[in-house]
Amino acid sequence: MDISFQAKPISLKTAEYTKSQLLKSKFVDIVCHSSSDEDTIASARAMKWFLDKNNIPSRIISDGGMKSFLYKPGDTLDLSVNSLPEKSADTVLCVDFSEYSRVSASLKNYIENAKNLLCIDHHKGSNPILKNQNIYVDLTAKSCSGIILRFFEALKLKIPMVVKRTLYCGMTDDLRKNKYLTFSDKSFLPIKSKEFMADENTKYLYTKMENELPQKEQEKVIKHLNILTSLSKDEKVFKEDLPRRIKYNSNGKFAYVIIPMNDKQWNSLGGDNKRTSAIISNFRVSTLENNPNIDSVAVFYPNSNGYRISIHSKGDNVLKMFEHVRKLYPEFSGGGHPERGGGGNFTLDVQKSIDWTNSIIKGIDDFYK
Ligand SMILES: [Mn+2]
Repeated sequence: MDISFQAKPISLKTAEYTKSQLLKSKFVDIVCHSSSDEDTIASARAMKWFLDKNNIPSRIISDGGMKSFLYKPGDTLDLSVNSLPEKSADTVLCVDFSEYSRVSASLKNYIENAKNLLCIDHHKGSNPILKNQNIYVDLTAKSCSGIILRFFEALKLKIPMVVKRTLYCGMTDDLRKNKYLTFSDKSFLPIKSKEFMADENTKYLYTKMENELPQKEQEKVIKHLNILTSLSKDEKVFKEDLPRRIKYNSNGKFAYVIIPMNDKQWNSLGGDNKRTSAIISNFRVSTLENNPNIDSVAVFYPNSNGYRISIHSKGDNVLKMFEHVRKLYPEFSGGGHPERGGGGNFTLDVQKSIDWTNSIIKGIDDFYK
């Protein structure tokens, strides 16, 4: 069956077909992509609500439950990708991805073994999951949560508040990622971009949630997503300290902060996590905004596997820079987008992390000469 499953209104026929594919299952594994984000988890939670409602047992497989909105210990969310059951359920439903490159090798294997497979997604890639025809990809949708909201709408379902809040969270986070929405530390509600206002489907779905969710419910979501509005005292100290720790390359084009391995302040904030990552990301962006002469800003920091660099570049130089570093230092592994990216190693050795950092700084300095 040729199906078009879009953030645009979905026909009842398409929605009913999808529903029948799900409701013929004995059990559904709802699978989130690796580095599970709010959109994939919100999509999974909303589909779990739908299955529960129809008395189809299901479980969510993700690696991001701990960080996600509304997470509670003991949540049904936490079937971790690291402890997959031996056999997959008869139906596997992939949300927010439709490509094997978005999951680990073991999860790929797991998905492949499903008798019935469905994907709901808004991404395109080179290695799509092709088994069966139940793959719904709408590239015009700005979030998977938005597609799922359209699915419920087609079926004329009454959605409870908790599911609306979840979908609002997934939508907001993905809209923020593709710059349809921006957060600031000044205004509470996210700011809508020109692109947002021009996209009728996105505007319709988002406004619908805004109109149906009381302000208090929206606030809970935004507070969770916009970490900068809810910093603890220690997080504020760390944030305000970062500009004082800046170092520059020889011509001042490249600014960076080094957070050494075993940094006490970093460790007391829990090391590399969603909150510290939001703080150092905000630092990179605001440093670039406030300094016309700086082209790129990086932070070097430890995580549980090794040592990392995260970088933003105003002149879209990240990938060129990384390529240059690799010419001088072939072991360097890093990637991302022209305007922002990252790289890392897998050493917990202090001296090695210092050598690694120095090689990259030398490479980037050389790039700017
Ligand atoms: Mn998404």
